[in-house]
Amino acid sequence: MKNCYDMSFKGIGNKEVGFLLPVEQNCDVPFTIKRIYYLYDVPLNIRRGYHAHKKLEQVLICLKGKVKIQVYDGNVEKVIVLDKPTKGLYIGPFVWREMFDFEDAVLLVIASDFYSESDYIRDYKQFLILS
Ligand code: T46
Repeated sequence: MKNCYDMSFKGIGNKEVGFLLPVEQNCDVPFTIKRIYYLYDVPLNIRRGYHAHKKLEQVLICLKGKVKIQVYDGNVEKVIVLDKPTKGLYIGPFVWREMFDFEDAVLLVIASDFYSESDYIRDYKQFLILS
């Protein structure tokens, strides 16, 4: 699939004392980090996203609970389950995403740029033309 892949992180520690997981820019994530945000308290029946980005790169990590991410690059579609804080999903430009089945999830998003509505493609027909 284009511009989208699974990532795996390694926590430092053990079950006795717990774990710590550092994420460094241009190392653990393939870009300079300019913003983080997180989604929380999303009801189970809610589906979010419904857009792609023109330039933005992001890594999604579910810190708590479980969430499903449906991604589509205009050719291949897949659903990824994020259910542990050592698992990540990289999503680059021109990938349609929808997040659903939030189960008590705290979904951390690490982003390569500041928020800009002009970077969003929210119209699905427009996405199909551009992708
Ligand atoms: C994405 C998925 C995974 C801001 O003011 N600043 C921000 O940094 C963000 C991300 C959003 N907003 C505003 C824009 C909307 O008025 O917050 C509101 C909700 O945003 P949106 O409907 O785009 O949220 P999601 O959950 O559909 O999508 C978000 C990100 O926007 C998006 O980039 O890839 O999470």
